[in-house]
Amino acid sequence: MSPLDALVFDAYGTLFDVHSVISKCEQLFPGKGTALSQLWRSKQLEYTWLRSLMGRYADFDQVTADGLSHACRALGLACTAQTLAELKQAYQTLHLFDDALAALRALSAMHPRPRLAILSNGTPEMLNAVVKHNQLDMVLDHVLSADAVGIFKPDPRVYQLAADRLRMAPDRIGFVSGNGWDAAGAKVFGFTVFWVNRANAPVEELGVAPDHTLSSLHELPGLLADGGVS
Ligand code: LAC
Repeated sequence: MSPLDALVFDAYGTLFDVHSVISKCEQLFPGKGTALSQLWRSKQLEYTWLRSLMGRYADFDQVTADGLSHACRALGLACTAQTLAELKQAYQTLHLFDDALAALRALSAMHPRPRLAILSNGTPEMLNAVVKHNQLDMVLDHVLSADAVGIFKPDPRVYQLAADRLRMAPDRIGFVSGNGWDAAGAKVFGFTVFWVNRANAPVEELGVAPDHTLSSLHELPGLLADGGVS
């Protein structure tokens, strides 16, 4: 039996592999696919944080496009409007990480079944497209977007959105993220946090630590069922 009433998942970098765009990037810019994908992701995140600090919100669709434009320019790649559109479109068909579907299915089969949700910086349109593409609409109860509060994670107002929509106290909610900075933000907010550290990265030095560190989502259902979470 799970001590938590809900599990809320980050989307990009937790359930969906943002670097599944590498093949498309590589096809368009041979030899530069990995560099482009990495710089694109890093600029996308940086722009969310900078825009939040500046009080100049633009939605994640815009920030994703802006991060891509900058990354192309920084790497000296000639990106036409058509190329940019094609690459951005690839975000709607990102692949699930190998461990994601089995974990969600196992969580769905638990008794009592925890509510299952996504809480992401993505816009509702972006999230609905990638969720549907990967048929996660069958297992998820809610898909929640930071767009509803007009600021990005790790601002506490975004995590509060999940508590509000689920009508649960933060300590009844387990938050699952593959992004160390997001795990830190969720912990500061008051969730029970599961950091999916697939890359065996060092913990972010932000003065808080996740409650649990997993090497893959496969570990999550067992951890909850075995009473390893209190
Ligand atoms: C998300 C990104 C930032 O919120 O990982 O889904």
